[in-house]
Amino acid sequence: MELQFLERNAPFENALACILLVPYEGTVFFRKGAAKGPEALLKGSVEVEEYDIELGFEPIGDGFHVIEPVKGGERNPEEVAADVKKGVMQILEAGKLPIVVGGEHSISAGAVEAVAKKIPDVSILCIDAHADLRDSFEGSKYSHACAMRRIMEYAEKGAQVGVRNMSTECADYLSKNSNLKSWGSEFSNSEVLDALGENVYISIDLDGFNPAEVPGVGTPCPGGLSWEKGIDLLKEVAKKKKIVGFDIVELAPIEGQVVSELFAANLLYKLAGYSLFPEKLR
Ligand SMILES: [Mn+2]
Repeated sequence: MELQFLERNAPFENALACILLVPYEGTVFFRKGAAKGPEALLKGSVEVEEYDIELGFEPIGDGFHVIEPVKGGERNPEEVAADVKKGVMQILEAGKLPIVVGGEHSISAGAVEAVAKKIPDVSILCIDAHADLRDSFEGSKYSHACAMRRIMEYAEKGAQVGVRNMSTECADYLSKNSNLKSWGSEFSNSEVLDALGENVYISIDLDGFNPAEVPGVGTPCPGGLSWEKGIDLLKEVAKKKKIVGFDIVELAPIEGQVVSELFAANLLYKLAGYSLFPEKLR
């Protein structure tokens, strides 16, 4: 399969955005499938129209560039995160928008580490059903159950929305760390924006959305954000802050269904358009 998004792949030099695929699910013990997420998302993107109704043009331009995927397989999550860091660094050095597609959520820490090297005051907006604030899980500090805990080691401030599941350890962390704010599916955009600084990296675990809309995730959880609620927040962030990169993770496609990969592909394109052309929204 040729690696391209919306069937339009620009050479690295010309692309405004670069997509780094990370087909990794090494710490997933529940429902497997996240390693197949990146390829499914690219396949699903064939059905997304290039014209963006809100922006009034085709934000894809000559194309985004899909770079050489990070190797998944049986590697340990630290190694994979280190490769993600390297890849995102290369994209940032070239002045392009990094977009990371998972794969499990543990890969996001590598991306945020790279972003924080370039933008030390970066804050994080995370959409996720799970707080993911354990210090370690099943013997690993890099388990996907620790994703947000690792991410916050590189970020100044953070906000997580869509959270419906957390352990006592996560609740304790939240009560002791006032630089991270947490909401369930009910929040106002302005209070979330207040919890963030100027430069925002966005990490989207698709299970933050309602599984009725995107069932193909590793750990579905009842309730969650609708497409509209999520998009409304992301648009506000694009209008008021600077989006410096984002990831979409935990897509675990379901055989015989395409709704989840189409959700993910549409979300990627929408958020890329908002991130690249925020002035069109203002
Ligand atoms: Mn999750």
